[in-house]
Amino acid sequence: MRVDQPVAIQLADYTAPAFSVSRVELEFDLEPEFTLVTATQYLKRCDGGNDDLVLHGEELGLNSIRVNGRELREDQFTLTDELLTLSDLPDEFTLTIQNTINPAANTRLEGLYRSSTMYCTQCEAEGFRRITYFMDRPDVMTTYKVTIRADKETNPVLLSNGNNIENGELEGGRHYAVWEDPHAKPSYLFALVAGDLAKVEDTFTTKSGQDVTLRIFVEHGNETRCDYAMDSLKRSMRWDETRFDLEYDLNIFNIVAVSDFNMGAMENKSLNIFNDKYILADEKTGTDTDFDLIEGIVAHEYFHNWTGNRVTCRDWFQLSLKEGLTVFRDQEFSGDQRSHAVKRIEDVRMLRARQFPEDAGPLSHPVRPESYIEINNFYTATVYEKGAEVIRMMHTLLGEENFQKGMKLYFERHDGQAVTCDDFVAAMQDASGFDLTHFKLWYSQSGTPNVDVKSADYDQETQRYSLTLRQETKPTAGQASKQSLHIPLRVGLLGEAGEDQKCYLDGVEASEHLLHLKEEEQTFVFGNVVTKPVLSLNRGFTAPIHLKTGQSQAEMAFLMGNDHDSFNRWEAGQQYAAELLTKMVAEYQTGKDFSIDNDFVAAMGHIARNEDLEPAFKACALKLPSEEFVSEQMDLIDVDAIHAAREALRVAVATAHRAVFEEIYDHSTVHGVFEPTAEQAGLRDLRNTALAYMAAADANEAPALLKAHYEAADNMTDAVAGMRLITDYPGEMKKAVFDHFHDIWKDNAIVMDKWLGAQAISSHPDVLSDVKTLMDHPVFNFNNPNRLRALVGSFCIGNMVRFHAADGSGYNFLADIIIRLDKMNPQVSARLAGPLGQWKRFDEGRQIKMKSALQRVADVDGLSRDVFEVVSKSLV
Ligand code: B3K
Ligand code: ZN
Repeated sequence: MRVDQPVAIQLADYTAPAFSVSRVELEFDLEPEFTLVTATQYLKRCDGGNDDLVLHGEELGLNSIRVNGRELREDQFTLTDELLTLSDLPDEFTLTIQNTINPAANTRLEGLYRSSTMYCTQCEAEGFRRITYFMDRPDVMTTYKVTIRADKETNPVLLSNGNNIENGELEGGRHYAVWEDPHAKPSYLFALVAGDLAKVEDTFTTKSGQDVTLRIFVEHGNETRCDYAMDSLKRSMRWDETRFDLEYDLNIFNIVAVSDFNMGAMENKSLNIFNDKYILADEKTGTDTDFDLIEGIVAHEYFHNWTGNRVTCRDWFQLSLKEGLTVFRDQEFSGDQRSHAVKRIEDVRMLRARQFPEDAGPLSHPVRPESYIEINNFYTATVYEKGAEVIRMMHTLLGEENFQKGMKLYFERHDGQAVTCDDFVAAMQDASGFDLTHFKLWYSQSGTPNVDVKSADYDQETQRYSLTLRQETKPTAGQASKQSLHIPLRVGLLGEAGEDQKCYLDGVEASEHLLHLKEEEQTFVFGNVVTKPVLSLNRGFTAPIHLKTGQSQAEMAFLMGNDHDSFNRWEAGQQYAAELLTKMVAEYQTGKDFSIDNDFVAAMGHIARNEDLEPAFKACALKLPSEEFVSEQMDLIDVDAIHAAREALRVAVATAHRAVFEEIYDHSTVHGVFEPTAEQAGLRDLRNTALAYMAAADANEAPALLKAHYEAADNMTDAVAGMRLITDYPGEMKKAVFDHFHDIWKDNAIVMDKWLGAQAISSHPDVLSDVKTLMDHPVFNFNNPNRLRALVGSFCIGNMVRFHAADGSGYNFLADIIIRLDKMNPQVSARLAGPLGQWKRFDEGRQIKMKSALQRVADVDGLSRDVFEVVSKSLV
């Protein structure tokens, strides 16, 4: 907590550390409220200068400092709230510092803290400085030897990074373990866990024949819920060997699941720590989405072993070096394991819902930011998801083979180093010979580019098709002027029967081409185009842009039914629907009746009846664009109009094709035992999508239909689908469903989050009072990030129409939460504040209310750096 104005850190101010650490030895004497830490560092001056040694340290009790064994007097060092400075040091010396910490009082969940009865750590980004005094920056890499001493009965399991080299008994019922990690690493990858934990064990043999012991540690009783996580881990390890030629580099890999965790998981070297919701699931408790996320996150953290741990970031501005690249890798993994088309659709949906608004709002920043106040605020959709898109574009430009050559060169050059995004791009460029100079602008320029089709002319006589594209990126927060980017766009020209026409571009004949849009305006001339084509541009979403093709509704309907590129087939439906919804919003605002476009309704019917479509894809194609996606397209967001228009279109599709949806529902049942496979998940998704339409077709019948569906459900996916739909219909039936679910699952917090979330997304006008009441319910716990995200997060992010209630009640509620939570857990508090920053997109009445909620937060004394940064930037 702070009273002084926090200062921003600038990328331009980067300087290399003045000292290097050749190794560090840590000793922990664990007690919940009084843990003693003894850290011995072996330091060496990097150049011949006389620089001070500046160590980070926060909320530590300092006992003693020794240089080469000799204790320093108080006048021989300077200590502030955040830094410990030592002067007049020799060129090479041993530094031993002893300090105390209080894990039980650590509610920020950064550093060493308690989660239920165990000890665990979270050091990224700057948590290590809450454990001991250290140069807590990623470019200080060293090897760690860790001794943990603790009460044996309550902490039979003692874990840290690397190999367990020694164990033994101590007096007073205590015991110890010594761990040594042979790989040099930055402090943010340090981890320690102690507690009474159950373990699940398996093995993996790497392609070169090394045996690796795999262990997942969980609270007792949860052992049977780790199978899918373990299986995902083994598949990830194999996949990284086959696709990236990357092998695991130790004989042990541990995962620990903890119930109090600020984010998803953490890739600490050989000791990954996970939010338990991304490990624990079985056929009774897990939804298909849960299994999908577990697979993706287990893979993501495992993949960090090379992209993040072996090669890490020089400074935190380079965060996307490891995050964007690792997200790209986990996306590719999930695509290879499941369906690339469906995975791409899900990823783009998420990019549009989270990254596009972020990039258009007050917190907009480039993939490689240039300044920050609190680095924890920069674990964003831009750094992660847009960062992954930037990697994907390089992959598109270079092709798989050259991309892999680039990866190889990157590891050859930089294994064991802390490097920059420039180093990564240089490896890609040097390995492939492809000039990425212009492309690199994607790292430093923020904002989502708009690409418009300015003209598209076909000349039957010459069989030429000329396409003129324009690009423009609007000014974003902190970046007024923009340049043209190098935008790769995959394109196909469809013929009358929906086939990809073979045609020429720049002398190359192909049925699909890659356009390199580099100028503000550029014309591409295709030759040998036999019939007037229908344009399919930005196939597979090759570039993360806003695209306006200006295509007619007939052309969109044609693409919906015929495009060979599944992504664009889906996209045509989304664009078509979004265009209609925008029109319907205008009708709502002028008090007119909605005009329903029958062609669209018919096109949806074609999709519903098409037996050739993969069920998972069909489910995606049948879902209307989300309210967030529609609001993304509008300058001024009118939540009520968007909600009403989307509902009207949904009801129209539902009513017109009710019989088809009933048929899908009846015929898409999964037979046999539940398995979290992509095939079964696709069928369940399709069936539940049909169910949503059946409910929409008849509001009176809906509660009984949904209750029956819920009661017949033999798996969590179907039960939750029923619960999330019936939540809109308050009454006896809704109550019966929620009570029943509660009675069965009240002791399983992860499952109960689904129950909290389903209530928070109700479109019923009284939902906020339900949310407030639920905050007093025994399953809710204000100190637990998962509970907060399930209830408060679902309401503020997942319930647009009610969070943005015109009376400002949603905003006031959120401001109260942010203020209360900031005192305990600033990182999570700052994250929740995001939606209020979107005020510029709303009408004047809401703008005033959102700003005053933000102001009320800003006025609080002693605000954390985290919340201060988000709120002050949001008010500009
Ligand atoms: N690297 C961690 C995120 C740490 C967040 C710190 N505020 C998880 C991941 O991206 O894999
Ligand atoms: Zn990551």
